[in-house]
Amino acid sequence: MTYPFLRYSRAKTSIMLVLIQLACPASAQNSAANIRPVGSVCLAGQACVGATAEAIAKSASAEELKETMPAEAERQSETSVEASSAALAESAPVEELADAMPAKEFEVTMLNQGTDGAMVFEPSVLKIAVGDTVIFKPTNPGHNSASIAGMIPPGASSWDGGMSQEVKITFIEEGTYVYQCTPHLMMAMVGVIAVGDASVNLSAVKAAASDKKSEFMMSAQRLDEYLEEI
Ligand SMILES: [Cu+2]
Repeated sequence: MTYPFLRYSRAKTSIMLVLIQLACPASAQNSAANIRPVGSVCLAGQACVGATAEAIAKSASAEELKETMPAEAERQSETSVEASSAALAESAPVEELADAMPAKEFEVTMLNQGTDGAMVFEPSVLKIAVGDTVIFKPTNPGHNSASIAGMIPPGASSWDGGMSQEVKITFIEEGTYVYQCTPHLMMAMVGVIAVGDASVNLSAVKAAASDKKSEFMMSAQRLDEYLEEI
């Protein structure tokens, strides 16, 4: 049995194949692309197709990874926020402690008559911390507050308040301070303030006090009594 198309000459067959290829160049290319191996095709001077594809695939998954990273990063930052919150919570008692012990203000009134007798500072003996402030108030007029030379800690600032003037002193240097009302020193109108560790100069102050009380015309033991309270 013979088929008519087999009678076509070789030349005709070749022309037919060329025509088919010309009619479908794209399908030919696609076929070529389709037969590329899944692995890598490396040509000299060119990037490895498969490798590039693989690299792209890898970078794509890296992108995907990056996309998931923010969530992870967020979780981590949340964790660190929680951690720092926990740290804050732990340090809170210390903070509260610091808040509970800020520099304080104290008042000492200048009186014609107080619990210790005539012409007094009240309270006459005050114990405070370094950095605290004392406000001397002229509750009764005609008094002042002035530190006594040689009866304050070494390096501490002296003060000399005006008559009937309010004086505000912040104590930075630790130790024992003795002060007077200048016009009423002879009536032993003195006061004592212990700042932090009073022992810094207490013995020196006590020694100075034994000389100072020679100026007192009355209440001669008052300063000694005050210093005994320190
Ligand atoms: Cu006075």
